[in-house]
Amino acid sequence: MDCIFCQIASNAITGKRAYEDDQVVAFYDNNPQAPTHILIIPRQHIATTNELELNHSPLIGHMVLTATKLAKELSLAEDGYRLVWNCNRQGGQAVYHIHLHLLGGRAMRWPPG
Ligand code: IU
Repeated sequence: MDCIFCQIASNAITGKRAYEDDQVVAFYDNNPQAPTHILIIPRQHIATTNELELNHSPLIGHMVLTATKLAKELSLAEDGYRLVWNCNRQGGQAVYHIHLHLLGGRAMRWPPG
């Protein structure tokens, strides 16, 4: 298993988890860019958002709802937070297993860099 996020999802590499179920794992980013920085990943390996198809819609919806549930639980919802998907090199993607960034706890800048 070459993919680092597949290894995290399977617990071959441990990380501090915020949530998990049969479809997704949410864990704390090891190089946080905000006071709260969590990554929500599917257990299924999907390299980039370019590979998404219609049948992935429930999974993607579940990832987003996992992020918003965590944002509420972690008291980020009222002040606000940012959800980010990076795709490929110019999108700033470093790990080729899709992941949704949940960032909160500080004011975000716009446009992002
Ligand atoms: P990106 O969207 O692919 O650029 O984001 C990858 C993120 O994965 C980035 O924020 C890293 O800090 C994070 N990360 C991690 O939390 N644990 C790891 O073992 C690795 C990357 I590799």
